[in-house]
This record gives sequence, C-alpha cells and structure tokens, in this order.
Amino acid sequence: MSRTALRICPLCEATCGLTLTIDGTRVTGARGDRDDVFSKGFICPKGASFGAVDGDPDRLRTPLVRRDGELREATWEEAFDAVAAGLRGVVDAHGPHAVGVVLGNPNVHTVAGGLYPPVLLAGLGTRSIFTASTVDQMPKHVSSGLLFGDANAIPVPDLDRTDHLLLIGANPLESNGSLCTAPDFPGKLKALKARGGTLVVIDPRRTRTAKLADLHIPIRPGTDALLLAAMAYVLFDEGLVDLGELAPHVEGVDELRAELGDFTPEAVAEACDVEPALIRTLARDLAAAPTAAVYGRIGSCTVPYGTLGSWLVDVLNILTGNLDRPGGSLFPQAATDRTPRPAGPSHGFALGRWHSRVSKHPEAKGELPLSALAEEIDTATEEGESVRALIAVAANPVLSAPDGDRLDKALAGLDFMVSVDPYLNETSRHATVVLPPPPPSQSPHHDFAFNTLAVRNQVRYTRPAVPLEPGRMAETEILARLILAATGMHGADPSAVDDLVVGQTLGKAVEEAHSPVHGRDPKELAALLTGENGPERRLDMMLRLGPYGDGFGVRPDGLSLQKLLAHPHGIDLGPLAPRLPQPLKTRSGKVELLARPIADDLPRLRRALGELPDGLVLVGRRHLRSNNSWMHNVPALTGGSNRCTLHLHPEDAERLGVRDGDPVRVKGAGGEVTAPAEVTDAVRRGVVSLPHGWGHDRPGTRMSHAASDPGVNVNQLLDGSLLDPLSGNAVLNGVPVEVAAALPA
Ligand SMILES: Nc1nc2c(c(=O)[nH]1)N[C@H]1C(S)=C(S)[C@@H](COP(=O)(O)OP(=O)(O)OC[C@H]3O[C@@H](n4cnc5c(=O)[nH]c(N)nc54)[C@H](O)[C@@H]3O)O[C@H]1N2
Ligand SMILES: Nc1nc2c(c(=O)[nH]1)N[C@H]1C(S)=C(S)[C@@H](COP(=O)(O)OP(=O)(O)OC[C@H]3O[C@@H](n4cnc5c(=O)[nH]c(N)nc54)[C@H](O)[C@@H]3O)O[C@H]1N2
Ligand code: SF4
Ligand SMILES: [Mo]
Repeated sequence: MSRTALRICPLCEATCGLTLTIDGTRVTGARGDRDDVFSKGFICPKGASFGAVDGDPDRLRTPLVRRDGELREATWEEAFDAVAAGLRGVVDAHGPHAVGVVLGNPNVHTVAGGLYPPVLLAGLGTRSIFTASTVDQMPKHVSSGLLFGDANAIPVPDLDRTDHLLLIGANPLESNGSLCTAPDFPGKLKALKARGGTLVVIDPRRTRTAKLADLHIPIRPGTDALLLAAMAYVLFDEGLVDLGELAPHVEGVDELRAELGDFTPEAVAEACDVEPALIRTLARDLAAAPTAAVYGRIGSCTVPYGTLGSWLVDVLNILTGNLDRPGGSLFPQAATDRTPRPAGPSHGFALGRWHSRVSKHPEAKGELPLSALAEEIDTATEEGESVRALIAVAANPVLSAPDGDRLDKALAGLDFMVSVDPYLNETSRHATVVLPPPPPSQSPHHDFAFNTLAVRNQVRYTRPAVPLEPGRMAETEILARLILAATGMHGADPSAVDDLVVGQTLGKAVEEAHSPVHGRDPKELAALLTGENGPERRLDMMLRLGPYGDGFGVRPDGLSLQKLLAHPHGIDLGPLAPRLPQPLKTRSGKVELLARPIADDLPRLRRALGELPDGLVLVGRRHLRSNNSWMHNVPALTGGSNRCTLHLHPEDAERLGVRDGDPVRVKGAGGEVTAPAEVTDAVRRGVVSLPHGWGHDRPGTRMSHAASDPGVNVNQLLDGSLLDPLSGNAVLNGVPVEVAAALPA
C-alpha cells in the first residue's frame, strides 16, 4: 500500500514543496506539490529523483569508528565516547583553537544545520572556524555588513514584479537560483519577458539563462566590478542618479561620486572587453526602467574583486532608487527572524577583529578562509596552536576548496576528526568517527536560511515523511550529542542543549522593550512551547517571537508551530515589502554607501584597469542534474550532458590542436588535471570551463557509482593563495591556466 507525504525539497535553494509517494518506508516517487503556497507544483529533475537520492544504497547506516587504522561499524554510544575522548584530549592539551570546525553547504538545507552549529561554535570557543561561505557568498555578506551594518541583510531581486533584471554571474536555469530563493526561477524569467520586462545577462558563457536574455554580454571573467563601477560612473555623469524615497536613509553619495571618477566606460572597456557605448546603454536602461533589480551570484563573488563587485551591485540598486521598493531589490522578512527592533544607530559591522595564524588573513563574520584550512593544520608557527582536531559537518572541502591534495594530506595528519556526513567520501574517509545523519525522508524540514532570502515571504514546515529507521539517529540529536561531547557534557540528555537555548533566548527576549514578551517570566513562556521534541519547541519559540508571531498570546492570530502544522502546504505572508530603515544596523543608522574598507580597496580595482590576462582563464559551471560534490552517486542524475569536460572555444581549440573529445591537460598554480575537451562556442574566446565537485577517484571512499566516472577535481588547479582580500573568499573564477593537448597514452 502506498501513501503520500509532503516534504520540502532540500536539494537546492529553491525549496520546492514535494509530494512524495511512499511504499512502506521507501520513497518511490516525487512530484511538485500543487498546493504549496510558494512553489505551486514546480519541480526539477533533482527533486523528481528525491527517492533515488534518499534511497542511495551507499548512504551510511551506522556510525563508523576508526580502530587499528580502519573505519569499522560501531554503536552510537561507542561513536560518541570516541568523539568525547578525541576532542577533549585535544582541547585539554592544546586549547580551544586547536579544534577546527568546517561547516559545509547542506547545513543551510537541514533543520539540524540551522539550529545547532551556532551552539557548537559558542560552546567550543574556537576561532578555527571555516565554512563553505568563503568559497561562495562571503563577499556578499561583507558588502551587506559594510552597507547595511548586518552581514545577513541581503536584498533579493523582486522577480515577480520587476521590469528590468540585470543578472551577473548567475545561471539560475541550471542552479535554480541562489541568495534568491525562488521556486521556478526559469518560469519567473519567462514571465518577466512576457509582461514586457527586460532581462540582461552578464556571463562569459552563453548559458541557458543567457539564451533567454534580451541582451547577453560575454564579459571577460573577473572584471565585473570594473563594469559595474563604470555603470555607476555613467549614472553620476549623465545625471541619472535618483535615490527617490531612499534619499533620507543614505549617506556618502558625494564621496562615492568622487571615488568613481576614474572608472569611465572608456577606461574599463578593454579590461572588461565590453564597448563603452554598451556600458552607457546598460546604465541608461537601468535608470530608465520603471523598476529594476541588479543581482549577482557566484561569477560575481568568487573573483578577485568579489566584495567590490557585490557592493557595486547594491550601489547600482541604490543609485537608481531600486533598493527597498517593489520591483527592485528588497529585504525579505522571514517568520523566524528576530523580533524587529526599532530603527536607529546600532553597533555596525566589524572586519578583521582577528587574523588567521599562518597567512594572517582577516576574519570575516567570525570565519577564516576555507582556502587556509590546510595551512592552519599542516603549518606550525611560533604563536598559537595549529589545528589538530577537526569537526566537519556536511562538508567535503577536499573537493570544494582549493588544493584538495594538500588538504587531503593535512587531514590525514590530524590527531582526531569527526565527520557528520551520510557518505564516506573524499573528506570523511579521513575521519576517526563518522556520524551519518538519516536520509531526508526521515528528517523534518524548515528553511531557516532560505526564507530570509526568498522572493516572497512565506513559511512552511514538514515533519519527517518516514519514521526513523531502527538504529538511526535524527541529525538534530546527532548534533546535540556532538555539542555535549565537545563541551565536557558527554552523556547528558541531548534536550539539555535545546533547553539551554530556549532559556537564554527567552531570558533575553523578556528584557527587550520591543519584544512582545517584555517583562514576562521566561519559565512561564518556556512551559507554553509546543512540539514533539527539542528542535520543534525551538522552532515554535522562534515563530512566536518572530515578526508574524503570536507573541505567546499577545497576538492570538499570529504564528506558532501549531498554526503552521495546521497548514501543511505552508502559509503565505505576502509579497516583499519596503522595510528601511528598520533592517539597518550601521553606526549611523543609515545606508553607508562608501564604508572605509571599501574605499581602501578601490585603489586595487583602479590598478586592474591596466591588466589583461596573458593566456586562458578558467571559469566554473553547474549542471541542473548535479549538486556540488555529493550527487554524482545517483545514476538517474548522472550521464548525458552532466559530465566533467573542459569547455573550450573552437578558435582556442584549433590554436591548441585539440579536437572535441581529446584529452587535454589543464595546469594551474596548484596542480594539473587531464579532462576530455568539449569544443563549444558557448564559452567566449580565451575562457575555458570545468565544473567543480568531481574527482571521485581517491581510495577508501564508498560512493561506487561516482567512482565509476570520477571526473577531475578542478580545485586542484588552485593553490589557495588567490583570495578576495576583504572577505577571504577563494577566487574560483577567472583563474589563469595553461591548456595543452595531452599526449595519447
Ligand atoms: N571551483 C569551484 N569550487 C567550488 C564552487 C564553484 O563554483 N567552483 N562552488 C562552491 C560552493 S558555492 C559551495 S556551497 C561549496 C560546497 O562545498 P561543501 O559544502 O564542502 O560541499 P558539498 O558538495 O555541498 O557537500 C557537503 C557534504 O555534505 C554531505 N551531506 C549531504 N547531505 C547531508 C545532510 O543532510 N547532512 C549532513 N550532515 N551532510 C550532508 C555530503 O555527503 C558532502 O560530504 O563548494 C564550493 N566549491
Ligand atoms: N544544479 C545545481 N544547482 C545548484 C548547485 C549545483 O552544484 N548544481 N549548487 C548550489 C550552490 S551551493 C550555489 S552557491 C548556487 C550557485 O548559483 P549560480 O551562481 O547561479 O550558479 P553557477 O551556475 O555557478 O553560475 C555562475 C555563472 O557565473 C559565470 N561566471 C564565471 N566567472 C564569471 C565572471 O567573472 N563574471 C561573470 N559575470 N560571470 C562569471 C559562469 O559562467 C556561470 O554561468 O547554485 C546552487 N544550485
Ligand atoms: S528546483 Fe531545487 S528545490 Fe526545487 S525540486 Fe529542484 S532541487 Fe528541489
Ligand atoms: Mo554554494
């Protein structure tokens, strides 16, 4: 007998609602949930393969503990005993910073990842914190921190209402969108065009997204900040700056104008390989559109001027009056956001409060660059301890970070490592203990992260679609127990972690004058929380304290877990609405258009005006049926066009004597890889493209299908030294490489 259950898809940022078909405990089908308030039935091939992803026989079922050099199946008790002993040993001998933490991307796709890592980091007190953010969006956090005073205040394009969309280094037809949560992004772009709007795409590759565009500009990789600076220059030069209703909330316009004087269209044209007249047109069209949104993603972040580029995206939104207005770029308001406090000056955003030990990289948002993880493990210095133990949660940095070979060796030399990961892969194979979470069907879902980036305010929660298999442990409990083991409370009841957070959060809330629970008794409030377990009680608390919450009875119609459970397809909270100045947390209480660190980095951009690459440069790409490093093990999602090939322009191929399908050697500062050439004019001349997340040929992994067609690790071409200095983000695009025909074996 089969049944159906609802489950929000965790496989990308679009967060589609799915209807799963379940036979016994196995997911045998998935379709889009037509009644989902947000996704309205949309599904992509990955979501449609939910059952295959979920039921992958290579997923680990029990913890593994290393004994006599080999990872062997163990009980949960044995595993946590080993974690407690391993971590405490290192902390006691070498102090808290000797324990490193690496948080990978899937943490933003799970309830566990949303609720527990902050508690883990606070409990450990380590500064050795590394996440996927520094190979991804850290430049956007830094630019938001500097502009708005809050690294997490990221405006998103109002896709449903804008008249003009400028997409920079984003390919939502493959990625389904990022830092812009929008189920059916492709449909929204088509709707934009159908209502007479304009789509402009800036990308060195003619992507499927670019093919939809009214105008595609194949820019030279790494030069977007120059192009955007020149667009801002034109707005000033031609009197097109119009802040509209933003004006009272913005400071620094005149200072910005003065700083941009050198970035004329003529000055940037050669570096960007974009005609000055076209740059003027781009700026004029942006200013002339009734509403417009500028949006940048991976191709604008993972480059040498990532923070400046991310900043300029919002500078353009601001100068054209499009920030915080319908049809422009707005700040979402999620149901689990903190209770909005009254607008006014705040603490601001600080960068570089401490530095990494070896290369002295400044921290950003409390994190050190993932590019520096290997050296923080393998390099001794006079001051401070190297990282000797590592906690990796949902992270595969051996493939996702620069120079995997070095990191691979460094991990092998650790005193202790624990991986919370469903797979034995390139990274977790080094662990002393592997703690496998259950598959998504057995886990609850709520998008703590992506609702703060969604193009429409809404809230949804799904309980596990299938009960936990015997012998499984919920990922929330795994992380709670890991926190206890890491902080000297091994063996305590995991609900102690949730109780602690509830106590602290409510204790703070009752003190805040703007809180709906101001002056009440935290114990009385805690007793009112509902939910089947600690994580549900925490969700209930966040919803009730949040901007739409019931305030623990103050607003009886407001949100609570019970109300959400009564709406299994979610609750729509309306279109994005203007919110300024409330989200601003700058010291001035205004949008600070030209913060000091930005002004200090502009001379570097000025120097780029005269720089041209000598040879080929490398960019990445994504494929709709893939996801970073961990989906190559699902046969239904591999093969066809989803292959690890080097895209090469026909003219470059001819010059190098390479034919389609030939093996080519690609060499970069960090190493060399050989991949088949795919000759295509979808990349511009002078640019080659390899996807990331491949290279599944290391011994000791347990991903049989992935290993059968391993591909190569593009990040081996990087040595980890190329960073955007303000954010510490790795440069993954626009990287100089040498390409040559590989001699036939
Ligand atoms: N060259 C190049 N490199 C890149 C990029 C690029 O564009 N080009 N993109 C970068 C970006 S944007 C990102 S976000 C990073 C991603 O980098 P990572 O986060 O390191 O890598 P992922 O492949 O997302 O996989 C993370 C791990 O999570 C595990 N996992 C999957 N589901 C779960 C779960 O439910 N719970 C737990 N605990 N673990 C789970 C997987 O098995 C895998 O080991 O890669 C970056 N690397
Ligand atoms: N199918 C699929 N979906 C995914 C993922 C996946 O791996 N597969 N990963 C998820 C993750 S973790 C993330 S962060 C998002 C990323 O989401 P997106 O940013 O939309 O993803 P990409 O496809 O990497 O798009 C980046 C584009 O930038 C272009 N580019 C490269 N260099 C430059 C440059 O210098 N300038 C400009 N203007 N463009 C440049 C590339 O050609 C590419 O088309 O996708 C998410 N969704
Ligand atoms: S678009 Fe993303 S969230 Fe939607 S079904 Fe596909 S993978 Fe899942
Ligand atoms: Mo990402």
